[in-house]
Amino acid sequence: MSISIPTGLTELLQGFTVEVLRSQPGDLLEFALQYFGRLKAEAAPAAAPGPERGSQPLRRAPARGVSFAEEPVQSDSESGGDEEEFAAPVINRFTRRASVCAEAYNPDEEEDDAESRIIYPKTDDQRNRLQEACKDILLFKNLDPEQMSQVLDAMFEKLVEGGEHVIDQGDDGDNFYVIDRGTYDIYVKCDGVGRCVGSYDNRGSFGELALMYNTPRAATIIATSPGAVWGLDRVTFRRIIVKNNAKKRKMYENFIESLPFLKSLEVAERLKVVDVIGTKVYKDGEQIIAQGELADCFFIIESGEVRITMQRKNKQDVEENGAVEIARYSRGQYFGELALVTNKPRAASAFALGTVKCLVMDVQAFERLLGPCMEIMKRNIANYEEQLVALFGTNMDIADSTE
Ligand code: 1OR
Ligand code: 1OR
Repeated sequence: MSISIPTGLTELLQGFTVEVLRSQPGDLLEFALQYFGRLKAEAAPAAAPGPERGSQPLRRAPARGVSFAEEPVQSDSESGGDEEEFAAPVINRFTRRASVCAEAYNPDEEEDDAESRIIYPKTDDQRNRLQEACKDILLFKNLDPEQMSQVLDAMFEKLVEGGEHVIDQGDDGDNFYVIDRGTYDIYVKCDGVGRCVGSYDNRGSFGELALMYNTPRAATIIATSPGAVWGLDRVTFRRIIVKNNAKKRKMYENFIESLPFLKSLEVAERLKVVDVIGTKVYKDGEQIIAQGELADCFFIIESGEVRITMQRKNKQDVEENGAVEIARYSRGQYFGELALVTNKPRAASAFALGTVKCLVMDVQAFERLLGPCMEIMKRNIANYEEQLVALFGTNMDIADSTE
């Protein structure tokens, strides 16, 4: 069953909501009467010239520092000649809210016409580097080829200098960024003091949260070397990635809901997990994790079986005796948490047994979202040590990972 939304309804209500938030009227009904009465008067042919609220979709001004391939569109602040009458007491706060209203996601209404597409021409070298940088970006994993090609077209290269702030905590979100090269530190303010909570090393992406949830930037990202990032503007991000996330939620909400190790998360937090995961498919025998490598993601099995193996070494770490299977996991189970929790290289290898489909989360999302599940995970990690001794009859390097 589909319900059709009359043209202009969303914008009409958005405009009204913005004015209510700005003016904070005591009598909402009286304010509504005046607001809509005035709108009606302005819509009459004799009314003073000015853009009609409610007749055109609100569009956003181009993002800071980015030139668009198309004409800039009307910004929020230019949207009405009568704005002063509703002078906002706390302008920044409500300006931000205004853009929240203007860009609330509605899958049926979000524009998807060819004219709204942005294309930045690229050299062959740029295109190759862009494709390489994007191939492991989890937020792109569930896109179909047409969506992916639109995303790649819309991305633009931005060179950064060492020390440059690519994102500042508290700002409005303009772009999502994929790292081409360079190292970047993540700072989050705690009691007004910025604390380095992590870093990116020549790969990965950041800047999705403000665009997904219409919130201020949650962290500051500072380049610690000269580098380059690929930017994707907010409008394209929302039109493609956020739209795709709505589909992902429908597909994975029940599955994520059913996972015992995520039971400490609130419903809203579980949905955020769905928003940031990407799906990866592995062929029979394919290696998913290699023991000893640096780790940057966490896996939940959606289907198939995964074999965990460990290279056996003696106490002095010199003699190799080949790989021993230590565990098998299937749908609903997770792996790859140990290296993220202990900040050590991968303790074991993982291989696909038959075709395996995994939901994958990057280390930053793991740390940001799965804190409440850490108790359960740490209890399992404590079991690894016992099993290690039982299996090999000796303790290995893994012993101190259980702290
Ligand atoms: P954004 O649009 O809010 C800042 O802009 C970006 O930093 C954010 O999207 C994420 O992509 C990225 N908490 C919040 N944002 C983070 C974090 C993070 N890490 C990376 N970003 N935490 C650090 C986890 C290692 C949690 C800190 C308490
Ligand atoms: P990781 O990030 O170290 C390999 O990458 C993953 O294998 C690891 O996280 C765990 O998720 C998973 N010891 C160490 N890692 C194990 C073990 C394990 N079992 C599964 N993993 N065991 C003790 C060693 C004999 C458990 C045996 C059942």
